[in-house]
This record gives sequence, C-alpha cells and structure tokens, in this order.
Amino acid sequence: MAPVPLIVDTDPGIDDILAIVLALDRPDLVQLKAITLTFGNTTLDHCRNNMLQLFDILQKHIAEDPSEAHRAKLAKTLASSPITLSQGATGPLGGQRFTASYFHGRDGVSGISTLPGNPWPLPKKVPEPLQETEKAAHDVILDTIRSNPPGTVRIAAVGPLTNIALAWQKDPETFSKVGGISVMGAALDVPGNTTPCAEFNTFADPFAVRELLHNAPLHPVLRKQNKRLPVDLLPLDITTEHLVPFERLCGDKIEKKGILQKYLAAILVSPRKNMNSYADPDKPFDPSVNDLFQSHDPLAVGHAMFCPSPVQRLGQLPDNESLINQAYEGWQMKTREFGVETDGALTRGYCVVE
Ligand SMILES: [Ca+2]
Repeated sequence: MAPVPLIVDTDPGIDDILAIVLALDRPDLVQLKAITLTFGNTTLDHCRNNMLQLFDILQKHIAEDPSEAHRAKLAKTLASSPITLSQGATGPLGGQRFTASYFHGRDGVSGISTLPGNPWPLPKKVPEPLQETEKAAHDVILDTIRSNPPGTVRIAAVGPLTNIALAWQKDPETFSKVGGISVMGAALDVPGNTTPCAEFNTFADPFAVRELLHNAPLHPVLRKQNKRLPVDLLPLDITTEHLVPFERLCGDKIEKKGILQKYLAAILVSPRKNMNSYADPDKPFDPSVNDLFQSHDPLAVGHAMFCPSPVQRLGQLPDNESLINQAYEGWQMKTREFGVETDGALTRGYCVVE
C-alpha cells in the first residue's frame, strides 16, 4: 500500500515535536506532506522557530554519521519530498487566547531559546525539506486534500482545532473528502489537565470543537448523506495512560550522545520537572511512577500512522456506527456523544458526556 499522505496540524510544543519525529520514522506508512501551525502550547512565532530548529537539528543529526542505518533512513525520508510549513490561527474562533507556557515553557520548548550562550541557535535559512509558504494553514490543508485522491489524506490534529475548523468552514465540500482526522483532545471521563474540567486543546478553542463535531453534521454537505466528519478522538482518558520513562527519551548520560538526543533532553527539562513535582514528598522518589512522560500527541500521530481510518477501511464513512467502530489490530473505537462548553466562566472546554 502506498504511504498515506499526512498533515500534522500542530502547536509545537514538546510532545508535538516527538510526534513529528515519530511520523518521519515510518515513510513506509505515511508521507508527511505538510506541517500546519496553530497557536496553542506557545505563540505562532515560537511554533515556527521550533520547527526550523527541529529540522536543522535533524539535518545535523544525519551529518554526524551519514552511514549509520537510522540516520541514512531518515536522510532518505527527508530527501524524498518537500514538507510544506504554513502558519495558521493566532487565536481561537471565539473568546480569549490562552497558551500552555506553564508546562512547555514560554517558547514551547522548556525555555531553551533563552539559555545563556544560546546553545540552540536558529538556522539562518529554512532547513530542508521544509518549504515555507505564505499561504494560511487552512488553505494548505484544503490544497493537500484537493491534490490527493478523495479519502486518502489523514490529518493528525495535535493542537487547538482552529485551523481544521477554518478549513471546514471555508470549503466544506473539499474538506469532507479528508480520509480521517486523528485528534488529540478532550477529557471525557477523567479530569482535565488545564482546568479540573478541560483538556488544553479543547480549552484553548472549544468553539472549533463545537464547529467540527456538532455543527458540521448539520451542514447540507454532510446532512444529505447522514454523515459526520471522520474524526477519531484520542482524549486524555487514553493518552495519559501512554507513558514513556524520561530515562528512555533523554537518559542521564547525554554528554556522550549526539545532537538530537541532547536537543530532546533539553526540551524535555520542563515537562520532566513538572511530572516529577507530583511525587509524594513523604515517600521515596519512585521513577517508575513519577519520572514518566505522557505521550499525548505521539499517540494521535501514531493513530494516523498505524490505524487505518474508517474511510480508508470501508471506502467511505458509513452512517452505521458499529462499522465505524470495528476494532483494528489493537485499536478499539467507541462512539461517544458529548457537548462542549464554550462560554462557562469556570467550565470553558468542559465536555458534557451523554
Ligand atoms: Ca500539541
């Protein structure tokens, strides 16, 4: 099977960066066509800088030892086709803008851009294979869907859903030809991570969630077919269960390692401190409980990579939810009905589950 064309709509962001590195590791499954940026974990200018920095570091990582098997494979992936980089929403469809600097640092990468001596300078030009465009993110999303066969393009949406909602609003006919949207967002049966009520991406733009999940099925383009958009939600309920020891991601002896490992260790400082701080001060520190990274965004990108969407499995999204929810090689799906609070003074982004 040909690799699936993939768009990562993202607010990078530490786990976003890990998710993008994951997508680049399996060119047999997905071909990363575009990275479309949204506000979220940080502001749009930092999101852009973080992508330039990541791809500069990936190129330097390859150059350290081009013949080593992993690096040679990555070099081949990066040389195979350009990746469009586009900026999108600077704020939500409604209400005030919030970012997650409390967790990711003000620059979205644990503050590495302000470290003394500037150990992680920005590249002077846009590194390959990124191709930066002036086109807005939602237009890049629509262009990518138009230039591929209907039902093939997957989107991993790992930030606030603003760009996705704008693409839908601008051209519902084209957007409805998307193959699947794997969304990291919402907290259904568990507390939120930004407020007791809300997960960050849903909190950041609950209006976009409402537009895609609740208003879209009422639009004539979908209503005449009795369809909804092919959204698969990866909520906090399951992403927080996907834990990776920090030791495995960055280790404690990084001085002996290459630039990519050093960079990942540097950007993981803030979430590691944050997660460590939840340890019970009255008990001995247990790394197997308190030194774990929650892989929210990598799980959503992993879903887009490893679990064919209902549209891909069945040819089109049927109106029969039991067909949509068929299990696939370790993945189990279930339809959940919920409403999202947009206006609550204390409950913005709260998902009221049926
Ligand atoms: Ca994110």
